Amino acid sequence: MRELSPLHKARLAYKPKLAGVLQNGIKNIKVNFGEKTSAVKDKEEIQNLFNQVYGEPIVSFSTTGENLNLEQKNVGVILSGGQAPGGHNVIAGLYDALKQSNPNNRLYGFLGGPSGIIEGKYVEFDDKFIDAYRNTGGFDIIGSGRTKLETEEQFNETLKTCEKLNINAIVIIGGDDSNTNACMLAQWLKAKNTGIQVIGCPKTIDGDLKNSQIEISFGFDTATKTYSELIGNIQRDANSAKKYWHFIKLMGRSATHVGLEVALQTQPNIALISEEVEAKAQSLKSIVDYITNVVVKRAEMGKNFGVALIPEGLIEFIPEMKTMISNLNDILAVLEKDSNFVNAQNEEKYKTISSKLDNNNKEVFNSLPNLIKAQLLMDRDPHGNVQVSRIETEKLLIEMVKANLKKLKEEGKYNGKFSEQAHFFGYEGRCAMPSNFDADYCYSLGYNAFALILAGLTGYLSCIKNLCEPASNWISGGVPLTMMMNMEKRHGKMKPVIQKALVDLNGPVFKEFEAHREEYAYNDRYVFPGAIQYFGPSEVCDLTTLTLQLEQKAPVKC
Ligand code: FBP
Repeated sequence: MRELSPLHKARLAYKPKLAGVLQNGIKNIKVNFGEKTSAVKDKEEIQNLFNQVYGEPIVSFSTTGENLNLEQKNVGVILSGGQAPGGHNVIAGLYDALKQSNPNNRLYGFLGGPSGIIEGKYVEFDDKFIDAYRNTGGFDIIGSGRTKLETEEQFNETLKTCEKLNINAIVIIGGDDSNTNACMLAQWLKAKNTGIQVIGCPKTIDGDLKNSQIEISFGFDTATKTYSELIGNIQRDANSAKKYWHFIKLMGRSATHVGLEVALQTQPNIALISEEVEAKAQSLKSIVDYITNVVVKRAEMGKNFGVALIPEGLIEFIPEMKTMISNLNDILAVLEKDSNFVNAQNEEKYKTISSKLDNNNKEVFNSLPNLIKAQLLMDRDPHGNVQVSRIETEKLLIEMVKANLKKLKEEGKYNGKFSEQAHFFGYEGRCAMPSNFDADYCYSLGYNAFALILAGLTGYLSCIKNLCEPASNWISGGVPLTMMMNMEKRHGKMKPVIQKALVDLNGPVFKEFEAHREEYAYNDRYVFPGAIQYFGPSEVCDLTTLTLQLEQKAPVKC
């Protein structure tokens, strides 16, 4: 029996590249304070809610050359939310910085996400432990979870755990929701004068935790490369057999950054962009008509095959569905407390809901197949999000396109064949072995998080910039979490949350796609990216995404 694959072994020995000044070592870093910040929106509410940590300046690091003697520190780390390739390297970078700073420093990992710190479940890392996880995918080093850290009771339990382990700082590796919680915890701990700091790290394959300071969240690079490989392979299969239409739903709960990047990498016949659907107020019917038109036109060219990419979050961006889901969420928030409703059969539940929905929403809800209705009723995640990964939009679209084609055939307007294959790519990419980019970026984010701790900061997100350049030119620093916040409705109430970055329809990434999609639709411009390469020429192994290259106006290399 083999314990590790040959590539796994080779990756354990890979030495990730550190960002710019961090290469001089943790004892030689000096913090520089920039301008004070404010919230992205709803400034007054955010300032009132986070009066202890609001408005702090952006910081950057430079080198001192002083080789400082640094005091002993204990740190706790939490992996929060969905897996993303590179999480293990964030912990490895944090561990290495902490041990280089002072060998007596200790790093504790809380088990199973935020609940680990509340329940006091932890491990202490040592060299052997960390070495077994370097440059590997997954979050299995300590596990992850979606518990929302927000109540007084949870904060009190967290404090008890920190006091027991004499913890000076907590690092929370998470997406927008988890970093919102990081900020709430930072505020609470500072208000109580505990001296315990909280630092976040930007994680999510969805790529929607980005802004003027954060260029990209980690994991996006590897996940999109993994999906692009798979989709390239499917395109080759479709182009070889010429008999299937593949409808592929791609992860990305809200924004379509994943779908857009993969579309640029692979050039499929159809790629829907949720943000465009919303901006053009497209109805479900008009989306289905658009797909049907491409299928019919390709059939006229003798091509009864193709590939269509469907963003996971599409359903929530179709205006009529969005309005209905928002109404449904408010209704469910009340009904979930009613045991008669909770224990009723699905058919009964649909009737109750239908009777409570506003008129237009009722019509939209009733028009959906029962399969989709049932999926819309599934539990929201602890942050109040619809679990779109469980809604089979690709199947809904296939059924509706089929119905359209049947009608067109009866009218003598379509003479092709439509055989479909439905796929959902999400979990396949979230734990892939991190690309060199993610391995280096994550290691730097973790190392940098410790530099922020040494600088005495709290309520900050670890930030590494200039990411299209070689790692030696990357710029490291920190951004106050409150700078990214605004108020949004969750579980029927207005809550402070980090604003998600959606696809910018006037930005260079969408424009690049828009300029070529017609060509992709009919002329089979498929690109086959192949597997992620870890060893070999830098222009193959170290390249980051087209999204980052286009956004940073770096010369696009593909
Ligand atoms: P995060 O925002 O926590 O990184 O998770 C994103 C994501 O991967 C989405 O793309 C997907 O909709 C969701 O997680 C699936 O969640 P789960 O792992 O709970 O099924």
